[in-house]
Amino acid sequence: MAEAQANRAIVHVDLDAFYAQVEQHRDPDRLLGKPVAVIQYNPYGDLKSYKPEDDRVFNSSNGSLIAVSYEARAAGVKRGAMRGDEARKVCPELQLVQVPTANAKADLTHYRDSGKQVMDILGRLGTCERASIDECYLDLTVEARKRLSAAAGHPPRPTSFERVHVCTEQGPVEDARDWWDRNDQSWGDGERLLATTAAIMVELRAAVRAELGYTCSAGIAHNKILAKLASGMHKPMAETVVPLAGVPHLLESLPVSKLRQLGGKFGNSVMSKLGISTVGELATFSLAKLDAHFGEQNARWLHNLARGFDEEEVQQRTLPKSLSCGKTFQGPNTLRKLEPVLKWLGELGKELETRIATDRAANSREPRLLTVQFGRAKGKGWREWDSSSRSTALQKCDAASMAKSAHELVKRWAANEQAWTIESLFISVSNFVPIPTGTSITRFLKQRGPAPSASEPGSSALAVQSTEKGKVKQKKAL
Ligand code: TTP
Repeated sequence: MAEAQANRAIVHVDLDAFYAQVEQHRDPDRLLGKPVAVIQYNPYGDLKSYKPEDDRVFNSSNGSLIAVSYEARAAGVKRGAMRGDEARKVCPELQLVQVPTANAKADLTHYRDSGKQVMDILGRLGTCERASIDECYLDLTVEARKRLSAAAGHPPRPTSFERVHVCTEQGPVEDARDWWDRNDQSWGDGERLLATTAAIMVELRAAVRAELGYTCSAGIAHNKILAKLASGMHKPMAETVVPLAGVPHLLESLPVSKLRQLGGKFGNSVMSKLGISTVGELATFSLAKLDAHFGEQNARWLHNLARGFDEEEVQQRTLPKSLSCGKTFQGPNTLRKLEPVLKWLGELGKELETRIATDRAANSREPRLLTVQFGRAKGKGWREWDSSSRSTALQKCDAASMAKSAHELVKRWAANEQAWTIESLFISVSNFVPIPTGTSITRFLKQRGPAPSASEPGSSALAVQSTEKGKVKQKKAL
């Protein structure tokens, strides 16, 4: 089993302090190399639009920090824990840049486009799956094998060892050179593959830096789960290799909630039912025990996960699977009536209409499913939400039609709720189909049949869909 898990070269790449970097490179004279934090716009204040090219340095703002440059982190500024005023006390030189705004909400287009430019470079040597606004997975197996065979099976050394790390059986090695400079017999096949991939990643990260100026961090392993864990281990500007031998050490004391897919409700129920908190503890349960608690399919998956096995493939996808836009309404702005919900759906619809048109022109595709998601903040934390969503076939992509359909869905939901409130509202379109070459868009739209079924479990695209409750991180939607 373990050997079969060691034949792929999978990488997870995450940009460092992404929005802050984008702002630093947009205005390098003033911001590059300086402590910078990107702040949210003030939903109760000046709602005028600010384009990316406008001066958006508002150092007297007390907005919440959504991205903090590593220069600012070194000076003690913390995302999530501080607002503008406190952050400037800790670091008086801190430059507070407000996100661009349009339609009375944050406009992430500039960040989205910058992320796409990075993915285009990273995808040059293998399969690239864009996972969020600033993250992707790469499958570099073919390229790594090619280079390895050209080097007669000796893994090439990275052009630079700066900030290259390796996690071995005993934990992270002090100097990655020691891992590379071993005698030939001590290398396993999987290690050769990952070492070669690490050298490729040094090259790709350098290309991103040279062409766009951005730095990113990478995790290199045999599957997506391990690669994702590894990419965050030595940020910024770093890469971390996790060969099979290093997996038990990495997982032993790792909190269960840190594993992709176990950060939400299911992960909580695994921890409470088994009375555990770490992946190492999860690994002590037999398949039969897990089966008794979670059913055969989940048990097998958990059993594999606890050993760091994961077979999910990297899908070729640099285009987003969905286009979404939303807004939060906290405090006095909380929505409690259907009228303002319709108004805001109209505003969100305007942004979405423009983005669908841009996407159609660039990618010759058309969405078929409309989803509205609404939620309430969970406790005091501003990052997690209790959300519900409803979907329906998308008939027309103009703002008014989308707002009307979405409003209908919210109305049906509200009819069964008592004293409801909405603190976050998102609409998105997905289930894209290609527009055949040579078809005019008007003809294509006339010809469209029913939407393909939705991707959410238990849903029917043509009817109101199932409710999806749980933790939703809203920052990384594309
Ligand atoms: P992250 O990748 O979580 O963080 P980051 O890139 O700023 O920093 P790190 O180097 O630690 O990865 O998020 C990517 C971008 O998403 C971030 O730059 C800003 C945005 N974001 C939000 O808008 N709200 C949030 O709550 C978070 C966590 C991020």
